[in-house]
Amino acid sequence: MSKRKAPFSEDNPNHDLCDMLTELADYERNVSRNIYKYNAYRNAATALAGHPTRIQSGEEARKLNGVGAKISKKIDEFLQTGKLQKLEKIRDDDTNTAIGLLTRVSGIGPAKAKQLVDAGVKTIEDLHRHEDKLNSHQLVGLKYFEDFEKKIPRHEIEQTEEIIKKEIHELDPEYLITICGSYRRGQLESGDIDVLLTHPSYTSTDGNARRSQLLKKVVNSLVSKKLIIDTISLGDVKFMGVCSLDKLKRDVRHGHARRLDIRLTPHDQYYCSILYFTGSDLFNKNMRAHALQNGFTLNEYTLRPVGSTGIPGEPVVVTSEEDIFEYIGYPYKKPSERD
Ligand code: 8DG
Ligand code: CA
Ligand code: CA
Repeated sequence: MSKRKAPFSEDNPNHDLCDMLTELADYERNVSRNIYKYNAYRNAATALAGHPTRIQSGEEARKLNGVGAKISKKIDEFLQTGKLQKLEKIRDDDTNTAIGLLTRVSGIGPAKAKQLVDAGVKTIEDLHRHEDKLNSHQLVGLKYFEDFEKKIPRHEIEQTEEIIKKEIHELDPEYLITICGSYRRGQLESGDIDVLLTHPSYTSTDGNARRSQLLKKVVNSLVSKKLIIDTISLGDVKFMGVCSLDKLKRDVRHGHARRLDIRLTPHDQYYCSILYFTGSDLFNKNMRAHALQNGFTLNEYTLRPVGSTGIPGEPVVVTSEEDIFEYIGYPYKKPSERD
């Protein structure tokens, strides 16, 4: 997951309330490590962000899906006083703000952040002085801290896509490549670049021997083209790293470093993976729930019927995203309609 979700748009009439709920959500995830509360605040923020008019009271907000009694009280306090005592206290606490800051570094999770803060490491400068406390992923996160916080404009991902496809197809024209995530949903900016890769010679039952080379060959060629400038991790089926157009495009000067993930999936699982990695997160949740209601279990690999025994059967054959929608009786939604 990319670290920071897009802030709710400024033209949404409740964006201040959404910001308040998002700040509470981040606190619950990073400091309290209470994922249940994190989800509750995020769901409420999403509900408010989708509401077309200004909310006038907690009571009005409560009518929305995802806003309960406790959150509606907070909304009342915020509407009446312009702030929230709970948030003021959270912001006043140095430990909280330090943990909040450190978890913005790619590779540093809430537990690691707490450990660092307890050891007196509280700022980005502190991290630079204590690099011995960081693993290789966290070191890359620190190196590109400012760049990774920046959103990637759509046209830059388009340029990157063109280079990636050209390069990989020169290697082998049979590779299939799709950039998923928020980019595929048509967003104007994204947090990272999510590439999905497959090859007809690699299926879930066959081609495992070649598997390890399929991804490594691609990564090596993008490294030698100087598109990939750093590696966080490289396994048989997943690459996590950093790319930049700096050395490739004449019109790009001091281009930013961007987080790039490349996943290799078996050919027969490609469309379930595309669906999953296109998201959004919430859309996936709804789609999985709908699949279950219609007797199927859906994940990033397969769609399988669930019989009366509750045990999933053999995966059904999927040759497009549309197939998946059809099997589970869900009206097809274009990627741009999945937010
Ligand atoms: P962004 O990068 O612009 O912030 O948005 P995104 O592209 O929608 O989010 P992402 O964090 O890069 O994840 C890509 C897709 O992966 C997401 O849209 C849906 C799917 N996905 C989930 N759950 C999770 C998860 O827990 N981890 C990851 N890495 N991906 C997930 O549905
Ligand atoms: Ca991602
Ligand atoms: Ca993404």
